[in-house]
Amino acid sequence: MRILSLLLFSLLLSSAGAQTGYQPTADNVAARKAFQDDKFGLFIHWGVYSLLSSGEWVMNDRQIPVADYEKLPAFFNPIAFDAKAWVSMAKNAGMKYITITSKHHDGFAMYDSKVSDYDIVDRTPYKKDVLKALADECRAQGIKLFFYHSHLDWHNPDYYPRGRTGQNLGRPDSGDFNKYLAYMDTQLTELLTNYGPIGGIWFDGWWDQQVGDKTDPRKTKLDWHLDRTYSLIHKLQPATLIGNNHHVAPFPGEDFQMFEKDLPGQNQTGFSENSEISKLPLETCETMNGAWGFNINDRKYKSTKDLVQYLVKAAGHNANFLLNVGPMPDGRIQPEFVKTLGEMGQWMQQNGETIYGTRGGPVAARDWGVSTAKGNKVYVHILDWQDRQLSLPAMTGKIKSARLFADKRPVKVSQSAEGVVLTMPVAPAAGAIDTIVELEL
Ligand code: H79
Repeated sequence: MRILSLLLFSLLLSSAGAQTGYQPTADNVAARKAFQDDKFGLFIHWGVYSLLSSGEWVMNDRQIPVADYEKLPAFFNPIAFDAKAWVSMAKNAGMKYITITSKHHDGFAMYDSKVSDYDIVDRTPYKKDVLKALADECRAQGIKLFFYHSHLDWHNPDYYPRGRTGQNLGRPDSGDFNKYLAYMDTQLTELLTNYGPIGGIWFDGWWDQQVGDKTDPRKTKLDWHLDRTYSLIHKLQPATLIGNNHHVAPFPGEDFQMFEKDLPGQNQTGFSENSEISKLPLETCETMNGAWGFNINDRKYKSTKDLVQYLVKAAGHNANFLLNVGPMPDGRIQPEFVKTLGEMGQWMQQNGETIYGTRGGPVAARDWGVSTAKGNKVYVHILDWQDRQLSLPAMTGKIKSARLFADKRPVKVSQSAEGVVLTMPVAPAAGAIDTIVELEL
């Protein structure tokens, strides 16, 4: 009996707090599916860095010492912040979730944290918890809320030893990393306790401590105790989806996999070298100009066409698209972004059926476009339409009918064991965003 209870006890010990061997709950599995169906989300980078209009890395880039950076919160007074306007804008764009920075690398909490006073309520003249307002509004309008939370911290002295970034900011050359981890877990507990059901936690900055060893890209200088943090999150809210922008294959306990700027399988950024594609739900994120946090000098606005095509390509790669805005320090979102998001919303109103609820289709991505699929339908998205005829690789399943999604005009199909040839009813339209052929199998 004694041996049995000892055995039980040690079993409990070895599994307590560990996400190794993690099995998602039924609710979590359902949330993953719903997430994949959602396809399109709004990313928001907003913090005291927005005041300097130079992106969210400004503290590191300009080497602003902690003592000076700490002066910023006193200027942060976003009197024009309107949670309702943000959520309505996202919904009108066709977005189904919002992922907002609860804390970026600068360490400043955009909500009322009790574990430190380095937060919007305690340090700014605004004094209000914007995440609370946003969480309430998201719930009211039926849109999910995710939090971006940075592992990396350029402010907390216990983030020590420092990683590749955040050097020379005037912090002491000492600190207790375990204390920092406990601080982070407490902040996450707050976020998962006081803001209602949270769709997911989007971690970033793990790579700061990465050793950079090509033979083992998962090696970090310090132990992040991800197992402990992930179990905590799943204990507090089992359905919350955990993702981590660490640029390596997912760790146990993670529920989705994200890519930064790259489509799954691409590596144009150079971050995605070790990001092999997992079986988890996928997401890729991109900026509307070149900046995450507000940057007044960045006028390289991507066009509505570019961004819609990115969304379509992401869907064709079986991934969600998380599109970023960096609101201005007064709380408004710049009109250039609002306009483009409105136009994307119009496109989604007409064509969302070929995106929402789909998965990557049977025709792998090509130079001309991608395919998505849902039920017995395959949507062929021609993003660069050159010729009257388009040949596709062989497809399992007989194509019963084919037509243009826009006006339902029939498309001629000839299907053989070698492949499929589509003959369009009209000549290619130059400059079209996406010519969609709906195949019924
Ligand atoms: O939040 C946004 C960015 O601030 C954050 N992720 C998005 C979503 C981000 N941080 N860094 N990066 C993106 C780029 C990462 C660059 C890196 Fe490196 C290259 C990390 C490791 C190698 C440069 C060199 C920075 C550290 C060492």
